[in-house]
Amino acid sequence: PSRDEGGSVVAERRTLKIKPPQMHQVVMLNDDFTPMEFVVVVLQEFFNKDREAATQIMLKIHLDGKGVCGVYTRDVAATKVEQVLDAARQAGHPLQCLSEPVE
Ligand code: NFA
Repeated sequence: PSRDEGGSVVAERRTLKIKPPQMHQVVMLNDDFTPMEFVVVVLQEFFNKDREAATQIMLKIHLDGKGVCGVYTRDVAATKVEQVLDAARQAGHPLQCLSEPVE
C-alpha cells in the first residue's frame, strides 16, 4: 500500500472514502383522524408512488401503526419529512412522520 509523508497507509482510506452514504427511512405513523385519501395523495406526491402502491402503504400504516414510505440519503429524507408535516399542518391533519437510519 502507498504511504503519505508521515508514513501512514493511505490506500485503505481511499477505499473507505467511497463507501455509500448511510440511508434513512421515512416512517409514517397512523392516527385516528387523518383521512385515508389524504395519506394516499401525500404518498403519491412526495414519495413518487403510483395510486396502487400508495394505497397499499397507507393500509399497512393504518393496520400496523406505522410504515416505511421510502429510503433516502439523510438530507433528502429530512426534506420529505418536512414536506409531509407542512402539508398535514396546512390541511389541519395530525399526520406524523419521521426519518431514522436504516440498520
Ligand atoms: N387511520 C386513518 C383513518 O382511519 C388513516 C390513516 C392511515 C392515517 C395512515 C394515518 C396514516 N382515517
